[in-house]
Amino acid sequence: MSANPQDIQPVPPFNEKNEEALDIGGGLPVIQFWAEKTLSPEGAKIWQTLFHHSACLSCSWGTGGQKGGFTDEEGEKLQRCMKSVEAISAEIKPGIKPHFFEQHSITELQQLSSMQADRLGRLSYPVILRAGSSHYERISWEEIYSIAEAGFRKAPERVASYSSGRSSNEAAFLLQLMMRAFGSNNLADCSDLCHAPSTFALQQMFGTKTSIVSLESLKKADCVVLAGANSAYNHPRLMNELIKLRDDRGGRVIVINPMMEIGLVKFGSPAFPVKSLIPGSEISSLYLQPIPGSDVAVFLGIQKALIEQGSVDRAFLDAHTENAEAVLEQASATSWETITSTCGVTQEELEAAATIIGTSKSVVFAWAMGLTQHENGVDNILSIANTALISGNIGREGTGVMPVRGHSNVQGFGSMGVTTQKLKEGLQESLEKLLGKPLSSVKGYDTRALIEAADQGKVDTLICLGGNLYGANPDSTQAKRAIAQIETVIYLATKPNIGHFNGLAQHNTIIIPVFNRFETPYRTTVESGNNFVRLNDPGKTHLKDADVILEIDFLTELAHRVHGSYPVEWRNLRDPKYVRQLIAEMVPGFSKMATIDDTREEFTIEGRIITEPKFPTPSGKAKMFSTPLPRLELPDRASFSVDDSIPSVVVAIMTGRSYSQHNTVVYKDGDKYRGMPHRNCILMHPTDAEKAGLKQHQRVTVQGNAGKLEQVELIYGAVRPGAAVMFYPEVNRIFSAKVETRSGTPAYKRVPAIVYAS
Ligand SMILES: Nc1nc2c(c(=O)[nH]1)N[C@H]1C(S)=C(S)[C@@H](COP(=O)(O)OP(=O)(O)OC[C@H]3O[C@@H](n4cnc5c(=O)[nH]c(N)nc54)[C@H](O)[C@@H]3O)O[C@H]1N2
Ligand SMILES: Nc1nc2c(c(=O)[nH]1)N[C@H]1C(S)=C(S)[C@@H](COP(=O)(O)OP(=O)(O)OC[C@H]3O[C@@H](n4cnc5c(=O)[nH]c(N)nc54)[C@H](O)[C@@H]3O)O[C@H]1N2
Ligand code: SF4
Ligand SMILES: [Mo]
Repeated sequence: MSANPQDIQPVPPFNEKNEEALDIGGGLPVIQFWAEKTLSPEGAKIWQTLFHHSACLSCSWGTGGQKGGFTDEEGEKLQRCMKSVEAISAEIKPGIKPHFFEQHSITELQQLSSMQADRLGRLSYPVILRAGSSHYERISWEEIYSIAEAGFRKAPERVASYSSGRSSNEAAFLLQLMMRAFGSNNLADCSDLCHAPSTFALQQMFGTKTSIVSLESLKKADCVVLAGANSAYNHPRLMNELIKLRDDRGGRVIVINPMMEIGLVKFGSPAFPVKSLIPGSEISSLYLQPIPGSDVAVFLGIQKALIEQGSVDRAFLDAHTENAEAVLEQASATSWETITSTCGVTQEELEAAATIIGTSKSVVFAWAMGLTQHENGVDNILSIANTALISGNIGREGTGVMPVRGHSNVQGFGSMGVTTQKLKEGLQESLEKLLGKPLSSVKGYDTRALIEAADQGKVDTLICLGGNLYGANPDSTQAKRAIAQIETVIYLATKPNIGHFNGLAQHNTIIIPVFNRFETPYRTTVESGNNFVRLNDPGKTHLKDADVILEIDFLTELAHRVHGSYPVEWRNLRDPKYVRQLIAEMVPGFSKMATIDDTREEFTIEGRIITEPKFPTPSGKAKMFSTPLPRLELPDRASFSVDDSIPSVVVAIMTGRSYSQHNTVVYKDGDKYRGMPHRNCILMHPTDAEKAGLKQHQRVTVQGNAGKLEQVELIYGAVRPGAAVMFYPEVNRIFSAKVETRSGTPAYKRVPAIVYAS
């Protein structure tokens, strides 16, 4: 057993951050941001929205709702972070001027960066770009419906939807019902690019597709393993839970991340203004920095150490799991040498992690994109969950597996049946009963399959309920080409984005402006990543003279025109109250939806939180799976066809989010916590740079398998050698990603690229 595991390595070994990077996450810049925003001319509106009883637009943590804008589901106050303010501030911008699209050609609009596109303002009237035309122009609602309706006079396999997780449960339910009634399963969704590997793996193991941990239960853990998640940026209120775990309960946090994210080392939280904000609170007790894509080896190592330390709960495994022997056997039989050379983390570090887990009472295992967005994303999840089972940290309060989800209602979309994975038991039967026929047996296109199919001319009509299909996909050249083969593309959106100007259809591209969550004149609901259903109160829009539609109105009217009264009177469903009745009857776990309009009672979805070792699998046991070790060689220089005489280095780029962006939408240039002054930067370890004769701040070319970015500024940073960090959506131009075969998710976190002087 290693030395005292307490705080053995709170700061990771590769911690060479540059001077411009900040010393703690969160902290005073957060307060400065709040002050600037809330005292600005839009301040009053921001405050009003923050206090509105609706769920935060931004991440899946699910702050807000009926208990008030600043409250989490446990009723705790002061739980609203600046990411929420960022999102609100973008939504309350004035509407785009009436003649804007006449004055700016599509060629001009294509030059806009993501931030510039967002700053055009709110979409406030519908527009169309017709084939051969140089400008978007206004279009009447009647013409929109007639084009959309014609789009459905096609074979069901040639019609598809794509969605992003910001719309309501009610809109999501209607979208899938309309598509399935039509006979199409082509319900691509942003979760295909995100947590689909978690959904797939959790279903296999536990018979449930989401987190099994409630916020209440998380508050009882005395250890959290946080792997591949930069929660200081993307789920800031989770940081409060980690601070309380460490300070109030004396617990420990194990971070697994190739990059030293400063906010995961030390985070200054405004929720604790005195003890935390300025000095910062310690977050990581142990910080492991593996090779990107090697987490299976990390978890195998931890399992091996748990076995060697005698910390395996065999009675638990015998009673409540299947296939544990094979998993234990793999861990025992794999040599330390194989494990440590695959992941680049030492045996001592892995043993320290096992000691912490083995000596903690209740451990929650949490993760995000650093685990899912890999060619072996499903194996990553299986291996973290195996570790939870082996250490007996499942099926009790304070324990469990917790995918930290993305968009604020992405999980609700899955629950409502917007998915190409197998439907939850009960939902398919209910749908078939309502439709009076079996669902189509043709497998639907997930997001990557949709792009591939479109690229081959197999898609005629596409409806996008939010999102940025063009910007979110790898290989922007392919995405553009593929979307251009689709005859009709209809975007429903609150704000313009680069997808609306680059993801153009062959015949007609239509942009339909919609109300957001806090403007909708009806109540709507969303589901947090912690399986908690939030009720959003009615609201009003600030947009003047806007010709904007409710998502639900558009979907029900279109469905009415396509389907008539089959299988429901669609126009009656314009009142989402009636959609909620259908949801309550048809979607497993949502029976409380039937009374929510009267009770206003938000609720935890039945059957999701697991606090006893009984699982909704056929045997009632958790099923374990062995996880093959990944092979992680980087391609050699020659494969990039860069002249041998040019000094260069090949790295694995982890593409992801800067501090001030929400997915493909950029709010602010640069990332001060990582010391990256603007977006056209690559963060690398100094030794890699020096190998190629490069220096900090030098301009370099970064070339992937599908293109290159020029004049990229090289920034030294606290990442392990061999790995690098760049920002999407810009970086999506340079690579076509490998795809995880069981979930369809692209390997965004291990993008091989060559770097050399520009
Ligand atoms: N403010 C804000 N909030 C957001 C979003 C946003 O864009 N902005 N997006 C929302 C969405 S849709 C999502 S999915 C989530 C995303 O939330 P995250 O998953 O936290 O976001 P990413 O930037 O993708 O960062 C993933 C982390 O994984 C690490 N990583 C990369 N490769 C590996 C690896 O191989 N192993 C391990 N262990 N770690 C690795 C990276 O260094 C990085 O710290 O956030 C949601 N919340
Ligand atoms: N290289 C790389 N690529 C990635 C990732 C990565 O880590 N690296 N992450 C992937 C992940 S995890 C995800 S989830 C995807 C995100 O992919 P998407 O969800 O497709 O993209 P977003 O940028 O979140 O979409 C933003 C747009 O949604 C629209 N919108 C906002 N609110 C509403 C609303 O209430 N209703 C409607 N109808 N529209 C609205 C606005 O027009 C806004 O511009 O990107 C993926 N792509
Ligand atoms: S943690 Fe997420 S849900 Fe909570 S306020 Fe921040 S962005 Fe919103
Ligand atoms: Mo996501």
